[in-house]
Amino acid sequence: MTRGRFILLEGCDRAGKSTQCAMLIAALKEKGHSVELCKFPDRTTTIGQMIHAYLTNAKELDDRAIHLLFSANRWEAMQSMKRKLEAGTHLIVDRYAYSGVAFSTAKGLDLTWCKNPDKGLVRPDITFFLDLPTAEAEKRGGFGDERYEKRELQERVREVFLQLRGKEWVMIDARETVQSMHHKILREAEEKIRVGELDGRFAEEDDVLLDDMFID
Ligand code: DGP
Repeated sequence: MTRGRFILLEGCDRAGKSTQCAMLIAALKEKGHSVELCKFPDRTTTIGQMIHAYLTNAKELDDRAIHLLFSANRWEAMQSMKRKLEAGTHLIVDRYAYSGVAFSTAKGLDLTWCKNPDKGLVRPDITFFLDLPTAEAEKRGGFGDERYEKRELQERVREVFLQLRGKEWVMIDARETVQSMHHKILREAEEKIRVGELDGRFAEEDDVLLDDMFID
């Protein structure tokens, strides 16, 4: 049995990540794959509840303290995510460490400092970046009341995201229709899964989970 693939969807607020995650999961399940959603921040844990209080402006926290909480929220999920991947379940992940670095760096923290706490997290096999110009994001019903839903910050977040672009990234234009984005994401995700399943075609290390997020 081959391990599951870690399929990440990243992007700015309002780009349609959650919709695309749901559609991808439904399509892969229909094709008989074992697949699960992981969403960050996971607001159900104790740490996640502190993050929720911060995002909804119910609680003030130092920028570095909240950065570390977002990172801890990913670390607390790591053992369970690894177990699932090793058991052959594909994980569709809605935001991850790239969001962590992009938001905090956009607020003015140092990029290298921001990467450090997430170093050593499991690395995604493929990252879809749903790219949406901030002006377009604003048109989508306007930003709501959560802390980061402000135009200038979102613009800086997008710039940092683009700076972080890794080898495993696939750019998706989030101005396209929901269906058109879905077809592209599904095609690439299936290809990633298929490649993982082909016996002997790939080097052994392709089947080892890499704990090297942000390690050069
Ligand atoms: P969501 O639940 O996907 O709508 O995300 C909530 C908000 O939190 C959104 O504005 C993006 C931001 N966010 C997500 N992950 C992180 C992170 O790791 N660090 C920081 N600072 N912000 C994040």
